[in-house]
Amino acid sequence: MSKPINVTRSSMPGFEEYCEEIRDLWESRWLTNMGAKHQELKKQLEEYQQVEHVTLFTNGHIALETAIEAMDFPEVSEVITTPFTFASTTHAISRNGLVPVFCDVDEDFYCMDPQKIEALITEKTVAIVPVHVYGNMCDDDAIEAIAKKHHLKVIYDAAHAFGAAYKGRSAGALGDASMFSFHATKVFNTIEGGAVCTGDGEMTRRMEDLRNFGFHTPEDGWYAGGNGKMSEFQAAMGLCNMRHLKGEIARRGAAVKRYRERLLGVPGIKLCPEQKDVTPNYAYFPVVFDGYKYDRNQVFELLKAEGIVARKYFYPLINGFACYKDLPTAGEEKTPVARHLAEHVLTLPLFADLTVEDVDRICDIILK
Ligand code: T4K
Repeated sequence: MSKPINVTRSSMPGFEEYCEEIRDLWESRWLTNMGAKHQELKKQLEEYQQVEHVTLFTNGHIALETAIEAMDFPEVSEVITTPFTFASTTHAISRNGLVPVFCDVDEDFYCMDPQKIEALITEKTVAIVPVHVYGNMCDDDAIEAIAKKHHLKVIYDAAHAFGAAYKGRSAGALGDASMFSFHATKVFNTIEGGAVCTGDGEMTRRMEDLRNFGFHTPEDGWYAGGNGKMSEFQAAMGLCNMRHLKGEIARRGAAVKRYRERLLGVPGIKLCPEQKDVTPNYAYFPVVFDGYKYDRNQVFELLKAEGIVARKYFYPLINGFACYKDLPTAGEEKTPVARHLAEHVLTLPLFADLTVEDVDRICDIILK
């Protein structure tokens, strides 16, 4: 059998480059707790994202959970979000004692459909948590207008959107706050890691305290905080990967171009259109099999038999999860577009090292 291909493969710097980056840690013995690498990465990301404050975390989930916590909403308030995402988005809301209310997604880009938001707003609604799913950017203009009109906060789950921009604004600069995941599987990784971007200095101060056990000063605990600190080894990986980011995104783009050449226009196969006014980051390559000679599960099995692991991101839908399905605000039937999508979508392998020949091999199996 030819070489196995997974849905993604971590981007890594050269071995020597990483060793060089971590060399001084053997002298400083400063391994975590906001050391020099952490400070340098924070500074670089603030510049890259064009935002005032970046707060680094040990992973994206804790980043989002802490961002929501720092907003200090009254318990049992409602937060409008999407069911078509990774479980982390909803868990970050619900672990803060808030109630997720699920809004359906649009048919082209699979992001929260702004036209369906207002019908879900009640007197208990405090925030909207949309997701730039697969790196497709949400309609920020429409979401911001609704949020403004109803005095709601917007906290983007931008886990997939590092490197992408909407109308010239980087993903981190949208909403009241935006969270990135820097997990090993993302366009930019710090092994595990995450960040919250915001222009709000007071919120940043609260997140910094919450990330460090709630200490405001070494002798004063203001909150019952947790531990969400990014280590120096994670930050060092980030510093290395930042040097290669542009090239990595370009190489992903070349793979996407080939996929589109092979699959666009095939009856029964639906690809996302290219987004207007968006700088893409080519994070994922979702394909909808609807009326094709093979259904989604059959394509999954055909590829698997050839050593190619595509993924059913995001199936099952979160509003059908055992822990949410009985909420009055849940139920997959309330979000029919997302439900249909979850049953038909397959995310094909995509990473910087994926060659045009690899893409051809994958497409040959699908099209044979
Ligand atoms: N919000 C959204 C919308 C998210 O998608 C995520 C995470 C979050 C929030 C939370 O962010 P983090 O707390 O994770 O920073 C993966 C990732 O673990 C997860 O980060 C990601 N989303 C989710 C969509 O996918 P799995 O269970 O599918 O990963 P796994 O272990 O099956 O890996 C997938 C493929 O990646 C493997 O087949 C090979 C490759 N891989 C994996 C690892 C762990 C590598 O090449 N290197 C590696 O180190 O969840």
